[in-house]
Amino acid sequence: MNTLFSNFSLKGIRLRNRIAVPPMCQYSAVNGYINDWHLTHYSNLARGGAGLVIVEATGVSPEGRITPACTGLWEDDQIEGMSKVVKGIQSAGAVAGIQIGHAGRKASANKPWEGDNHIPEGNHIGWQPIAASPLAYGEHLPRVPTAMTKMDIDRVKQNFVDAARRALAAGFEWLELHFAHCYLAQNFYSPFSNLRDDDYGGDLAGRSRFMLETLAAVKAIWPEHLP
Ligand code: 8OZ
Repeated sequence: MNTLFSNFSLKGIRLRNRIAVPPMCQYSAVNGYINDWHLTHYSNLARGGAGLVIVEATGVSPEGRITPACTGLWEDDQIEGMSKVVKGIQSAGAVAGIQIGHAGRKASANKPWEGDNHIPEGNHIGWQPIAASPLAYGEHLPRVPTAMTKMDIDRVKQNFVDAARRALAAGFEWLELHFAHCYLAQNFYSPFSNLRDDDYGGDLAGRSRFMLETLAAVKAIWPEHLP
């Protein structure tokens, strides 16, 4: 317990204790825009005493959202709302972090309380998911994604960089790239979801390429003193 409540420093950032609130989807955004729900929610989490509060999985592009109600940082106008959340967290004494990601073949799903499954094709609130290869995730997420071209890959990498830049502009001091849970990066990484025969598939080096290039591109613009 002594350790839990002691300071923790990483790079140039110091947390008041070792309690971190992980990113948790709120499914309450409209067109990716954060609102008063998020402001109240995240500020209250910080007031609860955590050292670090990480804002939910935030789409780097519209088609990268898990659901239509997920937050986004794909356009500059989305920065302002995020910066209010950052100030809300910081004014309660916590460090503000954010997780950015692309849901790949799991994108375009209903909210958990509306089924947690893919929005049926043809329903205008959904969209066509993209991924490494045209393989569906499974029974509840049956939409077959479109295989990404090299142009798509370059575009999404740039989306990550631009979203990270916007997160920085909003004042976030801690950044996570969501590369897990069968979302886009893992679609590339896993031999079960990546059947590509180009530079982004095949052996481990090929399947890791999207993830490593994206990480390197984001690190190139993210300040060294921030985790
Ligand atoms: C649990 C419930 C909803 C979303 C993930 C973003 O899998 C999620 C998530 C987890 O990382």
